[in-house]
Amino acid sequence: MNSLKSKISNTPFYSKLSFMKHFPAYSGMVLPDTPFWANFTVNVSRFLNGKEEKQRVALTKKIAKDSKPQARIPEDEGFLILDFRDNPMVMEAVECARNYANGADWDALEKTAKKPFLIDYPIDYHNEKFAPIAKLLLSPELLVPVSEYFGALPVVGDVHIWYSPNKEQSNDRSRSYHSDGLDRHHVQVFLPLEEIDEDNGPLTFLSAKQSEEIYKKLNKDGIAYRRNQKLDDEDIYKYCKPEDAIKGLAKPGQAIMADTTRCYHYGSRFGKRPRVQLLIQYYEPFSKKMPLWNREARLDGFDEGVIKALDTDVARNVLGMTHLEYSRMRLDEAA
Ligand SMILES: O=C(O)CCC(=O)C(=O)O
Ligand SMILES: [Fe+2]
Repeated sequence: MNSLKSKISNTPFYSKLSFMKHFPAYSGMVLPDTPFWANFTVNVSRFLNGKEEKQRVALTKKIAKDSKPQARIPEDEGFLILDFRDNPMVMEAVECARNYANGADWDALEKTAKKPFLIDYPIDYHNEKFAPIAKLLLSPELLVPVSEYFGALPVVGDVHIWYSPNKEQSNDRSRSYHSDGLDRHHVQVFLPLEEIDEDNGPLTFLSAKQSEEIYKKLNKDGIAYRRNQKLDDEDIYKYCKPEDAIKGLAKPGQAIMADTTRCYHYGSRFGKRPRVQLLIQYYEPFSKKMPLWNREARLDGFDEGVIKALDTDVARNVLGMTHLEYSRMRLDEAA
């Protein structure tokens, strides 16, 4: 019986069905991937959750005031490269992620990965063994720039090791220019575990302002209809120069923060060596991946040792939102 149940629950049909059950609270997931509908979804959620928004804005002010001044993500650029090589807290988290990555069997994982050229290896940061990573997720070093960029305290989405074997040269899927097409904006933080240089498929991106102008032109010229559409380099370079593209080159201890929804980008095209990095995803709080109602912030899934260090309003709001499991179905993400 149990095995039948698990067989059924593992079919794509069942996951669609269970999504439908929760669909009204996640209606943004089925709306078109355009700037208009992204704004619409976020604004509906902000309207329905005004009290939570107030609290998230107040907490942003508080963490900014309580910590020393942090760098900001410029609105027009949508990215920021930071250097934490002298920061023991960040270096400890990088070390913890590196040890975990070293224990993975990447050849075996590559065989079953959804994207064999970019393997997702999740980190369960509820677990005590990843306590340095939970600490990093909540650190002012990351949280202040991200919160100020969103205007409110974010929600942590995926926390993964991203491993690109870089064995073949190709421009398909996320190796073509695209936007992640999530919300109005979202931030991914990439922390290299080995140096990322020209030889291991760096993330390559355009500034947010330039990307937004290019999208408008592509849309007007009938080339792009949605933000997540994969585009040929020739299409992008009709509207900008190849030299405008920025390469996310960084060493362990440095961090690339990039809004991969506002910035057109690609990565893992080819390389001489694998690329291995810790990826942290921050969603804006009123993301389509979060429910419009019945929102709860709880920390009861965490190991005792982690919880003792974390139990604050900030931790609850950033790490304790309980509904992200539906978002993991990624109905709208073909890549
Ligand atoms: O491999 C990379 O650096 C980019 C991947 C990407 O853009 C994506 O998965 O959406
Ligand atoms: Fe992407």
